[in-house]
Amino acid sequence: MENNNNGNLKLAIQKKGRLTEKSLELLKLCGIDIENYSERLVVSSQNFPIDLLFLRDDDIPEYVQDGVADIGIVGENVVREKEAQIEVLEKLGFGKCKIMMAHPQNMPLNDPKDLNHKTIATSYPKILREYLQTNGLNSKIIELSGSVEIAPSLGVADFICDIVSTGNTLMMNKLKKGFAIFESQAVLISAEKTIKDQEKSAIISDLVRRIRSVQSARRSRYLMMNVPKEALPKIMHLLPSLRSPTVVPLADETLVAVHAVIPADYIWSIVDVLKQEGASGILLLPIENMIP
Ligand code: PRT
Ligand code: ZN
Repeated sequence: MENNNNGNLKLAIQKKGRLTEKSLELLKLCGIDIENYSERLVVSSQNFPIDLLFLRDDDIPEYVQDGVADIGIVGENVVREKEAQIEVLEKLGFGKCKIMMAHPQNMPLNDPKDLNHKTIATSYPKILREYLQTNGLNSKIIELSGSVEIAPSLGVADFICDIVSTGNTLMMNKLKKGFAIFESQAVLISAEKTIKDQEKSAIISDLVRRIRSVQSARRSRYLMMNVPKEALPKIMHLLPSLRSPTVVPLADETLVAVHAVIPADYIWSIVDVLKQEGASGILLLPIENMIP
């Protein structure tokens, strides 16, 4: 591999797949510039001491464990399945999916016990085996590397255990959702020895701090509105008291502008009352970063 020992932190991300774009977007929101990454295996940032390694997602836990990469971004499902010796530093809130049991119409699955003495096809044999053992079930696991959803119609398996996100793939294969055995999202991982390295750990702390500020910004919105002066006490009472809202006088002296940071979904619980109280020009803006 090129560029191995420049003191930069090596971050492994998925080369081409569902997590690639979101991983790069997260770094961008963290203020980390990555340019010209197409078709290259290793790319350095121009403004942060980090090198990106583009890898198959299945290889990321082991590469981090072995120190080929210092940290990585990968699905929790892959982390658990690979059983690598790594630490999860942060949940990243994207790539959310469930590993679910699914069944054909004519093979009901109402209870975990229905799995007993049946055959289940999956790409996640370790996660499935652990689930079966924990629940005292005795089923046969057929390990497939892809297209698990066609196993029942081929007569290879009674049930399947696979990643489900929208459920469209199940539907197209005439399968029904049973129940989830594992919930997953993308996580930032590291090997224990990387965290113990002082220089690397300082870069990781900086990165994690930036990620947390992006995460809390994602959960918040910047609310701006004009409100009648006499409604101000009541409206202030509606706003979360975490930070004092900003109140700005306007040319029209009967009105003031109110600005406040609120939880993203909160507006929908107060919008009707705000309007009743005469609030106008209500704007809700995204926040890029929230520095604690
Ligand atoms: O080439 P490489 O090995 O790197 O990629 P990959 O093909 O193994 O992985 P990829 O890109 O498909 O997924 C990367 C990660 O995204 C997974 O490990 C999960 O953590 C996460 N993720 C989120 C998903 C899905 N959603 C998802 N829907 N991974 C796979 N799927 C597949 C699923 O296997 C099934 O075939 O999408 C299909 C179901 O989707 P729905 O929407 O029809 O239910
Ligand atoms: Zn993969």
